[in-house]
Amino acid sequence: MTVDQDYVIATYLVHGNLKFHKKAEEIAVGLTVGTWTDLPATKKEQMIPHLGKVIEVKVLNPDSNGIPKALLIIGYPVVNMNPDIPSILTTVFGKLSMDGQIKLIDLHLPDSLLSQFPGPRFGIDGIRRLLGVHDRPLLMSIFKQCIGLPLHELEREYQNQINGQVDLVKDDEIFLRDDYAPVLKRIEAFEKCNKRQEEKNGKKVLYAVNLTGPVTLLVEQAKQLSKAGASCLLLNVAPYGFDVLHRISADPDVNIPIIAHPAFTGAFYQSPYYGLSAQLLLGKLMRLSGADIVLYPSPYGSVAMPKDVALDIAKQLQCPNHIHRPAFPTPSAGIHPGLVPALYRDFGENTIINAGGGIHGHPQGTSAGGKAFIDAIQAAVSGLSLEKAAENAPELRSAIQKWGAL
Ligand code: 1AE
Repeated sequence: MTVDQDYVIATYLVHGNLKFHKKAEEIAVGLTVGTWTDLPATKKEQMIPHLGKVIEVKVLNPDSNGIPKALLIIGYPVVNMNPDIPSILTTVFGKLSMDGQIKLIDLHLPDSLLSQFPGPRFGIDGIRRLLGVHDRPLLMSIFKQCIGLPLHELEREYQNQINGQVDLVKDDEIFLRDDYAPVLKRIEAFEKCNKRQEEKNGKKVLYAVNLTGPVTLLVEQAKQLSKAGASCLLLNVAPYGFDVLHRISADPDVNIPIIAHPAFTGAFYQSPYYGLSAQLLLGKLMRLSGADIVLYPSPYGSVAMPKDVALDIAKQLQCPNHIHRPAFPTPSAGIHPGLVPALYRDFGENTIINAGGGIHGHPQGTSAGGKAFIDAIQAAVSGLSLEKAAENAPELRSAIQKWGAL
């Protein structure tokens, strides 16, 4: 067996007064064949292909409180798993996730396993092709007030957003009960707005409709929405589970891009001692499961995350792996036009600038909010300072007056 091709390799950060090598051995055996030293020789022979192995133990400097810590790197035979994320996570971090101060930092999957996941169906290039925008970061607007509003009010709000020249509009992730504006009606109404806009000025827009309801119906619902003319889907991935995203994105009848929302993921990545790293959760696993666009906190906005982590997530979503298309990183939350230069500098062209309050809260209204962002994006791409660009862009000027510039 070769380590690279026949094992899933998991890296853990462990804190505590532990015998790290012994702990690593216990994990490698405990999560694969259960027990080893007491097995009779014939049983051992039978179990060898299924036995986990310790690849490396790196003892690190103690943390700021003097608590010892180490990285444990352990390989798990691919033959123990089905090609799905529940299998992988249960193997590498099932019982273990409850066993003291241990955090799953990274996973390396061999090509044989990677290639059994289709990954993003559209990815960055596919979404750019759908929109016909190839030379700048994309702009996405978030419906902010939607709960409890009737369809005609949402339709007006939708039109205001696309008048602001945004490329995508997404439902808010908390838009779950849509009694006043049922999902099929929204799709019909908003896709009509998109069509009118395209006929008028050639500008294409994608509307990401929130997938909600019982998990057992989600794939069917995604197919129905796709068939009904939806142009994009939004999914709260963590509350439902990665496998749902995988099944929807792999379904040939769901031929539209999928946006992954990070709702609930903070419960898994925020602790330095427990859970999964944000890079693994929001980067590697989202891409593996088939998200075309992944939202997550930016280094600057209201729900911020450290810059190195945010950049690392973008890297995980985009790095070439010969098997999966790259997905769009979308650092979000509290984004306003004054942050665009910093976002462009850090994340480059292949990113999506995504805002709710930063669009709807514009002093001249929602459409002006979109326009201010587009001007800020064009300025960043042309190497113009925001202040200079604002001289000839009244909407951008108002936005900077309101929110400032980083
Ligand atoms: C990281 C998720 C951001 C999000 O879902 C959201 O709704 C942001 O809204 P604003 O831009 O902060 O108003």
